[in-house]
Amino acid sequence: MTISFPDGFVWGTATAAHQVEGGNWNNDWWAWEHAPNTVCPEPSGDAVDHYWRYPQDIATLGALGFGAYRFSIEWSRIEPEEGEFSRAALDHYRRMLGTCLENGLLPVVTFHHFTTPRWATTGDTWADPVTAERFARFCERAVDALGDLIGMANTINEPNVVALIGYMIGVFPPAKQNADLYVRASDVLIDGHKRAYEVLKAGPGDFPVGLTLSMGDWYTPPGGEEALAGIRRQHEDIYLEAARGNDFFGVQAYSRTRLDERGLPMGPEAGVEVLDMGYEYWPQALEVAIRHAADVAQVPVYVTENGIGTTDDDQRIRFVTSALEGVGRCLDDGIDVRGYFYWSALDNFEWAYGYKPQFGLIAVDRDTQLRRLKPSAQWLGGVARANRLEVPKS
Ligand code: GCO
Repeated sequence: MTISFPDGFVWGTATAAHQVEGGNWNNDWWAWEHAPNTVCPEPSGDAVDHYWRYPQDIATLGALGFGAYRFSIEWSRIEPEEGEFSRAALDHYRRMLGTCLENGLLPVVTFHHFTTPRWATTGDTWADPVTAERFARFCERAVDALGDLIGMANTINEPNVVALIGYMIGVFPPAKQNADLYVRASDVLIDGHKRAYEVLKAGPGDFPVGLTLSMGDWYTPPGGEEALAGIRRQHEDIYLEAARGNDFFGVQAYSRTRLDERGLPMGPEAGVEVLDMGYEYWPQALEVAIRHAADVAQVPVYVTENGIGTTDDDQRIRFVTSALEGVGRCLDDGIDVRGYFYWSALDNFEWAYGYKPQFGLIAVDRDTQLRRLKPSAQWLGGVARANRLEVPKS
């Protein structure tokens, strides 16, 4: 079977500053990685030195056949102290944007990908309304310097994960476990998105702006429907509704969440393979997430992240093939899906999991920083170039 994608369908890969740049010591994540008794198995350190090696990495992605590159700009580099902006850091990101354009890649910029400058983490960070104002001011200064080169923009990456894991589960900074703070952080993040959206639209350049969200498939046994609906509403729908009228919505999906009748996590189903991330191998998640996002947000959808952390590169190709079959079914049903970004371009720092999960199309030896293309990189680059996917008979 062959799946053809519409003309202009955007094929890209994604990274985030803190996961690849290295040396981002001035944000809350670095502090968290080094805190006493931290849950983090290892610090981000030099990461994969993408701050300096981006020219080579971006050229590689262009040569593979991709048409876009999604990356984030690091707030703590651009505004290292409150109100103090670094011209050098902004120039750095201008050069990165220029390098994308020179290599035929549409630059897709994320303005917040999980990390917040240390100076902005007094109090409860995102549970404090001042953080939305500070973030909007940062966006205003950044877009002023960069807007003319930006191809597409994401305001805040997965605000639902920032809220849930940072304020309820307590595994991301500021490591709170408090239902009130969780709800408050969700609201402040939505406010931050709305403020950033306005500022980015008003600045130089004319590019689509949207929000990206962690979504997926859901399961509950009979009797759990009501609990699940409440949880899904807080985790997905409030953001999807807040994004109505935006230029696009960014869907990010990896797996499935199983909840019991009371809404408590049930863990993976017996017989379903469990990945290094502790969740199920579940490529079906993407189709479910796209359909739900299109339904509720009612705007065009991009898959801004989908991928798998595995050492088995054949499994990566199988996973992406299945996920893309789901994209194909959405397109057949007339859903406006405009692109697919694989997470991630490079193996990188997977937050509270450290460097063990390997999501990259490109492997990195972190002692030498030498890059090695995995077969999946050539394969997905080929799909991008052809704008077509051959699905092997199973
Ligand atoms: C995310 C995160 C990424 C993760 C990826 C794999 O947006 O969830 O953007 O930072 O690395 O999801 O877990």
